[in-house]
Amino acid sequence: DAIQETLVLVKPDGVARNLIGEILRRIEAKGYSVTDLRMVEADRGLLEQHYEEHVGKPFYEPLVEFMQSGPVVAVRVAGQRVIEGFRSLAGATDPTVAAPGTIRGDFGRDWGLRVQQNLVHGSDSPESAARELALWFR
Ligand code: DAT
Ligand code: MG
Repeated sequence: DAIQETLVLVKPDGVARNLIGEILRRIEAKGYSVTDLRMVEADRGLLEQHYEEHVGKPFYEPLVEFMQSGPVVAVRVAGQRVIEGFRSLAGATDPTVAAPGTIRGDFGRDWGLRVQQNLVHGSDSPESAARELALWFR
């Protein structure tokens, strides 16, 4: 298959818990390449565009607030089938039930807040990846 690129975000909880290195280590251990990286204090406008598919959902506002609670690390990652592959590394959205061995399964749980603090974001399709990479690495 052709080489793909995906956008990974280490969310504010991952940065605050000093998991940037661990998350990048897992990406590189899988054989994917980090081709660009930046630490960002995301403003609301960027997050509204990033999460436009979720506008109107009950978790949207707390999600956008949470993503402004501290810096995030935006990472451009390249590799064969990396879009699907990183989502496999990340694990299920709900960290309580994410499988052990995944980033969310090993380090996350439900912290009792309305927003699931699930450590990472990964693009979910080639179209999302292209759109999101253009937002975070403009
Ligand atoms: P994913 O990040 O696994 O692609 P998503 O795109 O459906 O999941 O949702 C984006 C983020 O919104 C997700 O990482 C955490 C939060 N979220 C999703 N569903 C939620 C829910 N039911 N309650 C609270 N937060 C939720
Ligand atoms: Mg998603």
